[in-house]
Formats: sequence, C-alpha cells, structure tokens
Amino acid sequence: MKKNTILLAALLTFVFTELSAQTNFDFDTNTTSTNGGGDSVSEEIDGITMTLTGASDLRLFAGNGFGGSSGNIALTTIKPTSVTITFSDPVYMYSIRPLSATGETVTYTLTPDGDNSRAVDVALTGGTLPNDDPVTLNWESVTSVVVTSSAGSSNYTFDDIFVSKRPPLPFDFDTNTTVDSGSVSEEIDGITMTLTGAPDLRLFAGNGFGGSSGNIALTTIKPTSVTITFSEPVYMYSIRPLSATGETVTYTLTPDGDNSRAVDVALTGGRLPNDDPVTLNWESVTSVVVTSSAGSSNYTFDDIWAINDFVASTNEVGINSVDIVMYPNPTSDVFYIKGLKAKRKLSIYDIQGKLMLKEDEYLDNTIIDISRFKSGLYLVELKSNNGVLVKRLVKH
Ligand SMILES: [Ca+2]
Ligand SMILES: [Ca+2]
Repeated sequence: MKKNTILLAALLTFVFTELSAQTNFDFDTNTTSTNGGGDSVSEEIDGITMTLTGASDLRLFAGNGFGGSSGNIALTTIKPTSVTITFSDPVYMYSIRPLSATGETVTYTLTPDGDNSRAVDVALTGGTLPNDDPVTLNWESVTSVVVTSSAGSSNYTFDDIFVSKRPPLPFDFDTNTTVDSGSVSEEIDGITMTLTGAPDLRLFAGNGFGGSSGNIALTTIKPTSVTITFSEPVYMYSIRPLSATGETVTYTLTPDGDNSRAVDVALTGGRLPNDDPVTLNWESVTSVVVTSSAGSSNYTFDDIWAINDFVASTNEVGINSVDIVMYPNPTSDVFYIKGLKAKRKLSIYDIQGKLMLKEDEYLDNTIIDISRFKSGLYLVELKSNNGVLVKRLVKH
C-alpha cells in the first residue's frame, strides 16, 4: 500500500471517529462496558461521563442502524423495571434515541431529576420511534434520568444522547424581536437570526398553534421560498416549521454549504406530526433556505434552537463539534477555525492524502488562505495534546 493511501485511510478513520464522537454520547467511542454484559455502560466525552445503570447485563451491541441508530447501541436484555442515565456534571439535555432492541411496542417514561413535571412519554412501535426521529427533550441542568416502561419492565436500548454544557438559544419570536419591511429579526446573546423572503413577514399571536407558544413569524403572500440567516455560524438543533393557513404540504429546509443535509418536513393541516419540532443537528450553519412542495406557501415558524459555542473545556476534541467551528465551508478562497483554546498544529490534506498546508501554531479564528487549491474535498486536521480532530472542507 502506498504511503499516501495509508495516510488517507488513517485520516478517514479519524473523520468517522470524530463525526460520531464529537456530537453525542453515541456508545461508539471512549465507552466502557464489561464484555458480555456488566452493571453499567459509561462513555466519557469532553470531561463529562455519562453512565447507564440499572441491570446486571448492560452491554454494547452493533445496532446496524436499528431505529435510526448508528454504530453501537447500549442495551439490557434481562428486562429490569427501570434504568438510569447519570451525568457527572449538570448538562443541557437536548435529545435522546430510546429504543427496544427486541422490538417491543411499549411506552417509556423518561423522568429527569428534580422535576417530575418535565417527564416525557415516548411511544415505541416494534421497538422504534416514529419515523426513527430522536426524542427532543430540551431539559436544563440534568444530572440523571430514570427510564421506566408501560410494560412494567423492558429491553431498554439507547443511542445518541445529545447534551451540551450550556443551553442553546431559543429564537422564539417572543423577545428582542424586530419586524422591518421584509424581515423579522431576533437577537439573543449577541447572535441575530433574521427571516427574509417576503415583504409582508410579520409576527402573530400563535395561541399555541402547532405546539408553538407566544408569537410565531409568518408570511401570507406565499413566496416561493424564505431564508433564515444567522449573524455567525451556529449549531442548529431544531426548528418548528408550520403553515398558519393549515396547508398540507412538504417543506424542504436546506442549510448553506451542503445540500446533502437538506431535510424534508411534512405538514398536515399546517402542523407537524404530534406537534414535535424537527430535529436538525446541523453544524456550522449561517443560513437555511425553506421551499415548499406546493411551489409557494404560507411559511410560518417558531422555536429555532441554535447555539454558537459551548463553555470552555479542557479537551477540545470532545462533546460536540460546535466546540470548534470551521467557516465558511464550502469556501472559494479563505476560511477560519473558531473555538480553539490555544495555538494548535494545523494540517490540510487533499483527498489523496497529500499534505497541502501546515501551520505549527495556528491561532484561534485567524485566516487561512486556500485560494491556490484546486476545487474539491480537503481534510483539515487539528492536533492538541488530547487528540486529533479532522473536519471536511469543501473548496469551490
Ligand atoms: Ca451509536
Ligand atoms: Ca414563540
């Protein structure tokens, strides 16, 4: 094997490792369990340890994509009456993928510590979630979650527990909201979200329509598309797209830079299934274009959850890729990497594994010029004492 090929293989391994490791507790890396089953499964990311307990046979299992999972899932087969998820630090718990590996049709109840009123019921059919969509929680300051089953006991199975150290920002059209001719803007924590695309964009008292609260933002003249823009790159967790006039229609939401991340959202009578918000988990987003299967629509929105960074941590290669943001991506000439706590060794490789650029002391948020590079995919490698982070960069 050529040296370049070996290097490329190694880099791709890093890419897949980081893509799965940095976004969530996914039971795929830094995971500890006893072979064949033990009394706990733990995963440590970015200094936070998540531990699953409650049965003597808790184990990892290759899920093969069961119920929308990827890589390993964690499960128990002896059907305890409950299991408990514990975090070593209080976290903002964004979402989770509860499953039943044996295909039970059952309802789990997830109760976080300190407030039973926040408990959430999750109905599984054949062990999987509706449309394989993860369950959105949006719980603050959680250190433990008890999971029980309507069957009394269950084959509890989990994947994809998304948390962050501080809450994301809820752009909810209720505070610091500005309506101008042709736009609705909201500013939270120095980030401005702006909705554009129609001259009649306005706020409206939604009265809880489609699970919204307070104001919703809408347009009545049915433009072909509207655009959501952020003043800086964000990690975009979720959104509540609606149609205030009750259209049954499918919206397509496309973030900048990568059409492959586009999401189709089917509305019935203008509402989402069960009024659940749409989970996105998009990295480094600065704009989203929304189009409609009807060609034009009464676009309506509430509850856009996003975050620009996380609280500083000792290990940058960690809990969520929003720790480190590379932008713009794709780019035609220059880009930046934001979120580094110190100078880092930076290397850029082309897809053949050839080293294209190297900086031994890259300083946070400073410019990198790749205007001389050919168009294509590049791998940007950052090294710290704690590990390696590789991100994919597209040069136009
Ligand atoms: Ca997994
Ligand atoms: Ca609202």
